[in-house]
Parts: sequence; structure tokens; C-alpha cells
Amino acid sequence: MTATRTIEIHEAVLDKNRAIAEQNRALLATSNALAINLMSSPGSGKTSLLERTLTELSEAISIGVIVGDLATDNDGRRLGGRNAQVIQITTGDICHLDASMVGTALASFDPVPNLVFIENVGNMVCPAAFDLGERVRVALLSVTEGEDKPLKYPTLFRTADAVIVTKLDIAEVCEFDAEAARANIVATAPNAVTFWLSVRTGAGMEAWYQWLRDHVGERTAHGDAI
Ligand SMILES: Nc1nc2c(ncn2[C@@H]2O[C@H](COP(=O)(O)OP(=O)(O)OP(=O)(O)O)[C@@H](O)[C@H]2O)c(=O)[nH]1
Ligand SMILES: [Mg+2]
Repeated sequence: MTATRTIEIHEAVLDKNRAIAEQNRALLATSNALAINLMSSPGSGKTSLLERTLTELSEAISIGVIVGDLATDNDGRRLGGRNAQVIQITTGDICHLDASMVGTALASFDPVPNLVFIENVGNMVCPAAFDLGERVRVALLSVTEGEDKPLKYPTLFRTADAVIVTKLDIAEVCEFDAEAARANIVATAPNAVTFWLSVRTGAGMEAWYQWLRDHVGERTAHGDAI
């Protein structure tokens, strides 16, 4: 009895979240904005990736960032000082962003940027279950985490449109087995495009930028193309 009630509550939460996510998606579509949900374990390099991406792309593309953490506005402050609107959400003890939090943040953009990054709370489990109204999901995997993570956290990778393998500059010292990682990514997320990069050295960043430019361009030209 107790177990059944728990499942019902969980589903009700997800149903309510899905309805708000659809409102977010409609607002983003009306604004011709592409929203990308970045998810990974803590410390994989989400904010670092965004810092460099904002520095190098925000003159050409109007960009906003919604960044979620349990506590502190550290990431929001790190992302500030560039040509981008940045909104920090602190979730208290909630280990993921939900559509309502993102809806509130979207409402405070003025105007809604063409490209909205949502840096989710560092966590490989819960964020994957919550639709935020995004069009694109990106999962990060840093070389320090081990090649097996796509197999151990399949939902995150299975629902990702792109996988970014980060911190390639330290792959060797971590004895990271790139071929094993590639096989595990393909096994879990066969249709995801994969980027291999280092924010530290800049290696591989251009392919990521081109993918962003292409997607933002499609969205601006065709509305709901992605
Ligand atoms: N060597 C190396 N270190 C990196 C790279 N990218 C990020 N880091 C380091 O990894 C650490 C964590 O990076 P963050 O960008 O804060 O990671 P995050 O995913 O935003 O972390 P949370 O928001 O806490 O989940 C920092 O010390 C970064 O300097 C990289 O390409 N190479
Ligand atoms: Mg961060």
C-alpha cells in the first residue's frame, strides 16, 4: 500500500512538471529560442564549458544561462561579466532543476535570448527525469569519471542528443580508455553526436561551436526545426 502511494505521488509530480515544461517549450518556440539542458555529475566541467563558450560566441549569438546549484551563486558569478544574461537558481536540498524553476527564470529574461543554456544541478540521476522544456539535451562525461558511466547511468545518456567528453588534456594521466568510452557511449546513446574536447586547451571546441551555430541557425530560420 505504502509503495503504491509513493509511485502515484512520483508520477503526479512528473505529470505536473511535464505540463509546465510544455508551457516553457511554447514560450521558447514563440521567442525563436533554442534551450539546451546541460547535465553531468558534479565537477565534470559544465560551468567551465559555458565560460569559454560565452566568451567566444556571445558576441555573435544572443545567449542566456540559467544555472542551478543546491547552494551558492558561485557558478552564476563565474559566468557573469560577459555579454550574456545569467540567472542563478539555488534549489536548497533539491538535486535537480524542474520546469517550474526554469519557467520562473525564463520569465525574467528581457528579451529571451536566441540560445538558452540550462546548467542543471550536478547529478547523473535526477536531472534526467525532469523535462524542463528544452529542445536539446547534452550529457557531459569528464575523463576523470571513468569510461563506464554511460553504462551505469543510462537514462542520462540515452536521452541525450549530444555527449561531450571533457578534460581531454588530462586523459593520459587519468589512463582514460577513449575507445572503451566511445563504445559505451555508442551502446547507450547510438544517435547522439559526440564531442571530445578540452576547455583548458581549446582542443575540440570549434566543432561544438559549429554545432551550436547550426542549431541556432535552424531554429531562427524554421521556428520549430529542432
Ligand atoms: N584539466 C581540465 N580541467 C577542467 C576542464 N574543464 C573544467 N576543468 C576543471 O574541473 C573543475 C570543475 O569544473 P566546473 O566547470 O566547475 O564543473 P561543473 O560541472 O560546472 O561543476 P558543478 O556545477 O559543481 O556540477 C574545475 O576545477 C575546472 O577548472 C578541462 O577541460 N581540463
Ligand atoms: Mg557548475
